[in-house]
Amino acid sequence: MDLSAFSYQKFVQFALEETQRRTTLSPRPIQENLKCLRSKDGNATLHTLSFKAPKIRHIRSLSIEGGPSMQVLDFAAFPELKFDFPIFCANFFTTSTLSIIVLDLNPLYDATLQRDYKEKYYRSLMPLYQKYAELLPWGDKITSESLKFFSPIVIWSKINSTPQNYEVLYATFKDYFKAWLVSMELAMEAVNEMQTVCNCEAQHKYLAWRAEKDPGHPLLKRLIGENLAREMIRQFLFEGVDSLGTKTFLDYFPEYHCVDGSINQKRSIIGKAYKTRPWDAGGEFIGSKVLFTLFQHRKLDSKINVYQYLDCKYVAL
Ligand code: BLA
Repeated sequence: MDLSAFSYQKFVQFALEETQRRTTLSPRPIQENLKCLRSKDGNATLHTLSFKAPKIRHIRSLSIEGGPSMQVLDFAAFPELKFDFPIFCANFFTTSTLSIIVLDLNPLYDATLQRDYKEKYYRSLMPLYQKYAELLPWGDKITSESLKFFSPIVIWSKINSTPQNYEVLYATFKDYFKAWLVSMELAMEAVNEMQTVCNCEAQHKYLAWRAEKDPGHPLLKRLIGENLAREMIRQFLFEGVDSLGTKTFLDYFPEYHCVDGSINQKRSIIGKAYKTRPWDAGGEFIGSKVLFTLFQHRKLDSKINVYQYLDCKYVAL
Protein backbone atom coordinates (compact mmCIF):
# COMPACT_ATOMS: atom_id res chain seq x y z
CA MET A 1 0.00 0.00 0.00
CA ASP A 2 1.27 3.47 -0.84
CA LEU A 3 1.25 5.28 2.51
CA SER A 4 1.37 8.82 1.11
CA ALA A 5 -2.32 9.34 1.71
CA PHE A 6 -2.20 7.43 4.98
CA SER A 7 -1.70 9.15 8.28
CA TYR A 8 -2.06 8.53 12.00
CA GLN A 9 -2.98 12.20 12.48
CA LYS A 10 -6.69 11.48 12.73
CA PHE A 11 -6.02 9.02 15.58
CA VAL A 12 -4.27 11.75 17.53
CA GLN A 13 -6.93 14.29 16.67
CA PHE A 14 -9.67 11.95 17.85
CA ALA A 15 -7.90 11.27 21.15
CA LEU A 16 -7.31 14.93 21.90
CA GLU A 17 -10.84 15.99 20.96
CA GLU A 18 -12.35 13.16 23.00
CA THR A 19 -10.21 14.09 26.01
CA GLN A 20 -11.11 17.74 25.62
CA ARG A 21 -14.81 16.82 25.60
CA ARG A 22 -14.47 15.25 29.05
CA THR A 23 -11.81 17.30 30.77
CA THR A 24 -9.60 20.31 30.18
CA LEU A 25 -6.39 19.85 28.28
CA SER A 26 -3.59 22.31 28.69
CA PRO A 27 -0.42 22.30 26.62
CA ARG A 28 2.84 21.25 28.16
CA PRO A 29 5.92 22.97 26.83
CA ILE A 30 8.04 21.00 24.37
CA GLN A 31 11.72 21.64 24.02
CA GLU A 32 12.21 23.77 20.89
CA ASN A 33 14.45 21.29 19.06
CA LEU A 34 11.92 18.47 19.54
CA LYS A 35 8.83 20.26 18.24
CA CYS A 36 9.00 19.42 14.57
CA LEU A 37 11.92 17.58 13.08
CA ARG A 38 13.06 16.37 9.72
CA SER A 39 14.95 13.11 9.44
CA LYS A 40 18.61 13.26 8.43
CA ASP A 41 17.83 11.76 5.01
CA GLY A 42 15.04 14.31 4.50
CA ASN A 43 12.42 11.62 3.87
CA ALA A 44 10.46 11.79 7.12
CA THR A 45 9.00 14.43 9.40
CA LEU A 46 8.48 13.95 13.11
CA HIS A 47 5.72 15.78 14.97
CA THR A 48 5.33 15.99 18.73
CA LEU A 49 2.39 17.11 20.86
CA SER A 50 2.21 17.33 24.62
CA PHE A 51 -0.62 18.11 27.06
CA LYS A 52 -1.76 17.59 30.61
CA ALA A 53 -5.17 17.64 32.28
CA PRO A 54 -6.59 17.14 35.75
CA LYS A 55 -5.85 13.45 36.58
CA ILE A 56 -3.54 13.21 33.53
CA ARG A 57 0.13 13.89 34.17
CA HIS A 58 1.18 13.68 30.55
CA ILE A 59 -0.54 12.92 27.28
CA ARG A 60 1.85 13.00 24.36
CA SER A 61 2.22 11.94 20.79
CA LEU A 62 5.07 11.36 18.40
CA SER A 63 4.06 10.74 14.82
CA ILE A 64 6.50 10.06 12.03
CA GLU A 65 5.40 10.63 8.47
CA GLY A 66 7.76 8.88 6.13
CA GLY A 67 5.99 9.32 2.81
CA PRO A 68 4.93 6.25 0.84
CA SER A 69 7.00 3.77 2.86
CA MET A 70 6.63 4.45 6.60
CA GLN A 71 4.18 5.85 9.14
CA VAL A 72 4.69 5.63 12.90
CA LEU A 73 2.60 6.56 15.89
CA ASP A 74 3.77 6.49 19.49
CA PHE A 75 0.91 7.82 21.58
CA ALA A 76 0.77 7.52 25.37
CA ALA A 77 -1.05 9.01 28.33
CA PHE A 78 0.13 8.79 31.91
CA PRO A 79 -1.99 9.32 35.03
CA GLU A 80 -1.29 11.90 37.71
CA LEU A 81 0.68 10.20 40.47
CA LYS A 82 -2.25 10.26 42.90
CA PHE A 83 -4.07 7.82 40.59
CA ASP A 84 -3.35 4.22 39.71
CA PHE A 85 -5.39 3.85 36.52
CA PRO A 86 -3.46 2.35 33.57
CA ILE A 87 -1.17 4.07 31.07
CA PHE A 88 -2.68 4.38 27.62
CA CYS A 89 -0.26 3.00 25.03
CA ALA A 90 -0.60 2.97 21.24
CA ASN A 91 2.48 2.05 19.19
CA PHE A 92 2.00 1.53 15.49
CA PHE A 93 4.87 1.00 13.09
CA THR A 94 3.65 0.78 9.50
CA THR A 95 5.54 0.08 6.30
CA SER A 96 3.96 -0.31 2.87
CA THR A 97 3.40 -4.01 3.55
CA LEU A 98 3.27 -4.60 7.30
CA SER A 99 2.03 -2.90 10.45
CA ILE A 100 3.35 -3.78 13.91
CA ILE A 101 0.67 -2.94 16.44
CA VAL A 102 0.74 -2.58 20.22
CA LEU A 103 -2.42 -1.12 21.73
CA ASP A 104 -3.09 -1.43 25.42
CA LEU A 105 -4.04 0.07 28.70
CA ASN A 106 -0.65 -0.81 30.22
CA PRO A 107 -1.13 -1.76 33.87
CA LEU A 108 0.67 0.30 36.48
CA TYR A 109 0.94 -2.86 38.57
CA ASP A 110 1.51 -6.36 37.22
CA ALA A 111 -1.98 -7.48 36.27
CA THR A 112 -1.13 -11.15 36.79
CA LEU A 113 0.42 -10.85 40.23
CA GLN A 114 -1.96 -8.21 41.57
CA ARG A 115 -5.38 -9.71 41.09
CA ASP A 116 -7.21 -6.80 42.70
CA TYR A 117 -5.66 -4.46 40.14
CA LYS A 118 -6.73 -6.74 37.32
CA GLU A 119 -10.25 -7.00 38.68
CA LYS A 120 -10.49 -3.24 39.15
CA TYR A 121 -9.41 -2.16 35.69
CA TYR A 122 -9.65 -5.08 33.28
CA ARG A 123 -12.48 -7.45 34.15
CA SER A 124 -15.10 -5.19 32.64
CA LEU A 125 -12.94 -4.58 29.56
CA MET A 126 -12.44 -8.20 28.44
CA PRO A 127 -15.34 -7.98 25.96
CA LEU A 128 -13.59 -5.02 24.35
CA TYR A 129 -10.61 -7.20 23.52
CA GLN A 130 -12.90 -10.01 22.30
CA LYS A 131 -14.48 -7.61 19.84
CA TYR A 132 -11.20 -7.22 17.94
CA ALA A 133 -9.56 -10.59 18.68
CA GLU A 134 -10.15 -12.01 15.23
CA LEU A 135 -9.41 -8.91 13.21
CA LEU A 136 -6.20 -8.16 15.07
CA PRO A 137 -4.79 -11.58 15.99
CA TRP A 138 -1.84 -12.22 18.32
CA GLY A 139 1.34 -11.17 16.51
CA ASP A 140 3.43 -14.28 17.13
CA LYS A 141 6.30 -14.61 19.56
CA ILE A 142 7.05 -11.61 21.67
CA THR A 143 9.88 -10.68 23.98
CA SER A 144 8.57 -12.00 27.21
CA GLU A 145 9.87 -9.08 29.28
CA SER A 146 7.36 -6.89 27.44
CA LEU A 147 4.51 -9.05 28.64
CA LYS A 148 4.94 -7.85 32.22
CA PHE A 149 3.99 -4.39 31.05
CA PHE A 150 0.98 -5.58 29.08
CA SER A 151 -2.56 -6.15 30.27
CA PRO A 152 -4.93 -9.03 29.50
CA ILE A 153 -6.59 -6.81 26.88
CA VAL A 154 -3.40 -5.99 25.01
CA ILE A 155 -3.57 -6.01 21.25
CA TRP A 156 -0.22 -7.19 19.94
CA SER A 157 -0.54 -7.81 16.24
CA LYS A 158 1.24 -7.80 12.90
CA ILE A 159 -1.15 -7.06 10.08
CA ASN A 160 -0.93 -6.32 6.39
CA SER A 161 -1.02 -2.63 5.62
CA THR A 162 -4.34 -2.25 3.81
CA PRO A 163 -7.03 0.45 3.86
CA GLN A 164 -9.42 -2.06 5.52
CA ASN A 165 -6.97 -2.83 8.32
CA TYR A 166 -6.35 0.88 8.79
CA GLU A 167 -10.08 1.37 9.43
CA VAL A 168 -10.16 -1.60 11.82
CA LEU A 169 -7.22 -0.14 13.70
CA TYR A 170 -8.86 3.27 13.87
CA ALA A 171 -12.07 1.78 15.30
CA THR A 172 -10.07 -0.23 17.84
CA PHE A 173 -7.98 2.76 18.83
CA LYS A 174 -11.12 4.84 19.41
CA ASP A 175 -12.72 2.14 21.57
CA TYR A 176 -9.58 1.57 23.62
CA PHE A 177 -9.03 5.25 24.13
CA LYS A 178 -12.62 5.79 25.23
CA ALA A 179 -12.25 2.87 27.66
CA TRP A 180 -9.12 4.52 29.06
CA LEU A 181 -10.97 7.80 29.51
CA VAL A 182 -13.69 5.99 31.46
CA SER A 183 -11.02 4.40 33.72
CA MET A 184 -9.62 7.86 34.23
CA GLU A 185 -12.99 9.36 35.07
CA LEU A 186 -13.85 6.62 37.56
CA ALA A 187 -10.43 6.52 39.24
CA MET A 188 -10.33 7.64 42.85
CA GLU A 189 -7.50 9.65 44.30
CA ALA A 190 -5.00 7.81 46.52
CA VAL A 191 -6.09 7.83 50.14
CA ASN A 192 -2.61 8.09 51.55
CA GLU A 193 0.84 9.29 50.60
CA MET A 194 2.17 5.73 50.46
CA GLN A 195 -0.10 4.87 47.54
CA THR A 196 1.09 7.92 45.65
CA VAL A 197 4.70 6.92 46.31
CA CYS A 198 3.97 3.42 44.94
CA ASN A 199 2.22 4.84 41.87
CA CYS A 200 5.21 7.09 41.27
CA GLU A 201 7.66 4.21 41.48
CA ALA A 202 5.49 2.08 39.19
CA GLN A 203 5.46 4.81 36.54
CA HIS A 204 9.17 5.38 36.97
CA LYS A 205 9.93 1.68 36.49
CA TYR A 206 7.76 1.63 33.35
CA LEU A 207 9.51 4.72 32.00
CA ALA A 208 12.92 3.29 32.84
CA TRP A 209 12.08 0.13 30.89
CA ARG A 210 10.79 1.90 27.83
CA ALA A 211 13.46 4.62 27.80
CA GLU A 212 16.09 1.89 27.66
CA LYS A 213 14.55 -0.98 25.73
CA ASP A 214 11.77 0.24 23.44
CA PRO A 215 12.14 -1.52 20.06
CA GLY A 216 11.71 1.79 18.19
CA HIS A 217 14.94 3.33 19.51
CA PRO A 218 17.36 2.03 16.85
CA LEU A 219 15.17 3.43 14.08
CA LEU A 220 14.73 6.73 15.90
CA LYS A 221 18.51 6.98 16.18
CA ARG A 222 18.92 6.30 12.47
CA LEU A 223 16.34 8.95 11.62
CA ILE A 224 17.51 11.86 13.76
CA GLY A 225 20.89 10.84 15.12
CA GLU A 226 22.02 9.49 18.46
CA ASN A 227 21.95 12.76 20.46
CA LEU A 228 18.54 14.04 19.35
CA ALA A 229 17.05 10.57 19.71
CA ARG A 230 18.33 10.43 23.26
CA GLU A 231 16.75 13.81 24.04
CA MET A 232 13.50 12.73 22.39
CA ILE A 233 13.43 9.57 24.48
CA ARG A 234 14.39 11.01 27.87
CA GLN A 235 12.92 14.54 27.71
CA PHE A 236 9.82 13.84 25.71
CA LEU A 237 8.62 10.27 25.07
CA PHE A 238 9.48 8.95 28.50
CA GLU A 239 9.71 12.24 30.29
CA GLY A 240 9.80 11.56 34.03
CA VAL A 241 12.50 8.94 33.74
CA ASP A 242 15.02 11.47 35.08
CA SER A 243 12.73 13.18 37.60
CA LEU A 244 10.16 10.78 39.07
CA GLY A 245 12.72 8.69 40.91
CA THR A 246 16.39 8.14 41.50
CA LYS A 247 16.57 4.41 40.82
CA THR A 248 18.41 3.43 37.68
CA PHE A 249 17.43 0.95 34.97
CA LEU A 250 19.80 -1.56 36.55
CA ASP A 251 18.22 -1.10 39.97
CA TYR A 252 14.90 -2.18 38.47
CA PHE A 253 16.27 -4.74 36.01
CA PRO A 254 19.54 -6.09 37.49
CA GLU A 255 19.50 -9.05 35.12
CA TYR A 256 20.82 -6.61 32.47
CA HIS A 257 23.95 -5.91 34.51
CA CYS A 258 27.16 -6.55 32.58
CA VAL A 259 30.42 -7.42 34.26
CA ASP A 260 31.85 -3.96 33.52
CA GLY A 261 28.83 -2.28 35.15
CA SER A 262 27.19 -1.28 31.87
CA ILE A 263 23.71 -2.21 30.68
CA ASN A 264 23.46 -5.29 28.50
CA GLN A 265 22.47 -3.98 25.09
CA LYS A 266 20.33 -7.02 24.31
CA ARG A 267 16.68 -6.12 23.99
CA SER A 268 15.70 -9.23 25.86
CA ILE A 269 17.58 -11.48 28.22
CA ILE A 270 15.01 -14.24 28.16
CA GLY A 271 14.33 -14.31 24.43
CA LYS A 272 11.08 -14.46 22.56
CA ALA A 273 8.24 -16.62 23.75
CA TYR A 274 4.44 -16.77 23.79
CA LYS A 275 3.56 -17.77 20.29
CA THR A 276 -0.09 -17.56 21.26
CA ARG A 277 -2.02 -15.26 23.52
CA PRO A 278 -1.16 -16.16 27.14
CA TRP A 279 -4.50 -15.00 28.63
CA ASP A 280 -7.83 -16.73 28.33
CA ALA A 281 -11.07 -15.00 27.41
CA GLY A 282 -11.65 -14.10 31.07
CA GLY A 283 -8.24 -12.44 31.31
CA GLU A 284 -6.70 -15.27 33.35
CA PHE A 285 -2.98 -15.73 32.65
CA ILE A 286 -2.42 -19.16 31.11
CA GLY A 287 1.22 -18.78 30.00
CA SER A 288 4.19 -20.20 31.81
CA LYS A 289 4.62 -18.80 35.29
CA VAL A 290 8.38 -18.73 34.73
CA LEU A 291 8.15 -15.25 33.33
CA PHE A 292 6.72 -14.00 36.55
CA THR A 293 9.23 -15.61 38.82
CA LEU A 294 12.16 -14.92 36.61
CA PHE A 295 12.76 -11.51 38.07
CA GLN A 296 13.02 -12.78 41.61
CA HIS A 297 16.63 -13.75 41.19
CA ARG A 298 19.78 -13.57 43.19
CA LYS A 299 23.20 -12.94 41.85
CA LEU A 300 25.43 -15.96 42.33
CA ASP A 301 28.69 -14.80 40.97
CA SER A 302 29.33 -11.18 40.17
CA LYS A 303 32.51 -11.95 38.23
CA ILE A 304 30.93 -14.10 35.60
CA ASN A 305 27.50 -12.56 35.98
CA VAL A 306 25.49 -15.66 36.65
CA TYR A 307 22.07 -15.42 38.16
CA GLN A 308 19.89 -18.05 39.72
CA TYR A 309 16.28 -17.63 38.85
CA LEU A 310 13.69 -19.10 41.14
CA ASP A 311 11.61 -21.80 39.50
CA CYS A 312 13.97 -21.74 36.61
CA LYS A 313 17.44 -22.79 35.62
CA TYR A 314 20.80 -21.10 35.72
CA VAL A 315 21.17 -18.49 33.08
CA ALA A 316 24.58 -17.22 32.05
CA LEU A 317 24.53 -13.73 30.59
C1 BLA B 1 8.57 -3.40 17.09
N1 BLA B 1 7.39 -2.42 19.07
C2 BLA B 1 7.86 -3.47 18.32
C3 BLA B 1 7.54 -4.68 18.97
C4 BLA B 1 6.89 -4.36 20.14
C5 BLA B 1 6.82 -2.95 20.22
C6 BLA B 1 6.36 -5.35 21.16
C7 BLA B 1 7.84 -6.05 18.42
C8 BLA B 1 9.25 -6.43 18.73
C9 BLA B 1 9.35 -7.21 20.00
O1 BLA B 1 9.03 -8.40 19.96
O2 BLA B 1 9.72 -6.65 21.04
C10 BLA B 1 6.25 -2.11 21.23
N2 BLA B 1 7.14 -3.14 23.31
C11 BLA B 1 6.37 -2.25 22.62
C12 BLA B 1 5.69 -1.44 23.59
C13 BLA B 1 6.03 -1.89 24.83
C14 BLA B 1 6.98 -2.95 24.67
C15 BLA B 1 4.74 -0.35 23.28
O3 BLA B 1 7.55 -3.60 25.58
C16 BLA B 1 5.55 -1.35 26.10
C17 BLA B 1 5.90 -1.83 27.29
N3 BLA B 1 7.99 1.98 17.38
C18 BLA B 1 7.77 3.19 18.00
C19 BLA B 1 8.58 4.18 17.38
C20 BLA B 1 9.27 3.57 16.37
C21 BLA B 1 8.90 2.17 16.39
C22 BLA B 1 8.58 5.63 17.80
O4 BLA B 1 7.04 3.36 18.96
C23 BLA B 1 10.24 4.10 15.42
C24 BLA B 1 10.74 5.31 15.46
C25 BLA B 1 9.43 1.20 15.54
N4 BLA B 1 8.73 -0.96 16.62
C26 BLA B 1 9.40 -0.21 15.70
C27 BLA B 1 10.14 -1.08 14.83
C28 BLA B 1 9.89 -2.37 15.25
C29 BLA B 1 9.02 -2.28 16.39
C30 BLA B 1 11.03 -0.63 13.68
C31 BLA B 1 10.45 -3.66 14.68
C32 BLA B 1 11.84 -3.84 15.23
C33 BLA B 1 12.12 -5.17 15.81
O5 BLA B 1 11.32 -6.11 15.69
O6 BLA B 1 13.19 -5.28 16.45
